[in-house]
Amino acid sequence: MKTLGSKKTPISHGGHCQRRPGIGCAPLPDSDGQEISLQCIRTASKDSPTARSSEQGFSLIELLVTTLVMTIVMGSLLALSNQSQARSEFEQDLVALNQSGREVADQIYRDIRLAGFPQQKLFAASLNWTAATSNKVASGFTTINANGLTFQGDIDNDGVVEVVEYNLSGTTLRRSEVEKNNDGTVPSADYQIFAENVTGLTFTYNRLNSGVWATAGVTAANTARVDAALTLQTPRQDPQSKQYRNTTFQTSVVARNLE
Ligand SMILES: [Ca+2]
Repeated sequence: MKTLGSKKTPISHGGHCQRRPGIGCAPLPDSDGQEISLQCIRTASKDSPTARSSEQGFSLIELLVTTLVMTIVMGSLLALSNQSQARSEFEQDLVALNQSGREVADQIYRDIRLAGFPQQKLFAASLNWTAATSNKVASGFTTINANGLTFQGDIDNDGVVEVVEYNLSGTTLRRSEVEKNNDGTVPSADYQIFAENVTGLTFTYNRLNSGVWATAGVTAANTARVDAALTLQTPRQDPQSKQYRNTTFQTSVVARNLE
């Protein structure tokens, strides 16, 4: 057999190869009767089933199926990621709700604890200071409602009495704290948002009746104990139950100067 390196003229493909069953083609002699092997080998390689498969690549069906599978997988991963994020956000809402509820209940407790402080009797009668004429004297509760109240008290213990008001506006709990004027008059309220997503707020007022707490016959002037129940709702729904979560915070406080 003549090798390719020993033949100087280019090998012509046309008509030199002959197919054989199961082989592809067989080497044929060239014009001077010598066999040429290379072109036949290349031709056989192109015609083999393995080579044909690799050259054809993916069919349209295969591409569609692959795309569909990838879409399903990516969609599932995205859904899982979204669920995880929603759960995380809801858990943060719960933490914020609990923190806010405790802070509001604690503030209500601290405020009301000092309602009516200081009383007129703590000052010399010669000063003639009263709650109506001085900002040194507190008058206690001035308005009491089921979901709001107003009272006077030196809540920061600086010698000047503040007027404190809790007021529910829609689902927003507002709180106002303003100092009384020198002449004892009360300035306009200055409301600040104290809690949002309030779905329930109830103040229950009590008076001391022969040493026993009673709700009957209660007025602003004789109120000495307040029971507060505040319900807060999460801003978002629980991603699992699709329900908002409500939590109630309660406090019961006796005004130490009024009992
Ligand atoms: Ca004060």
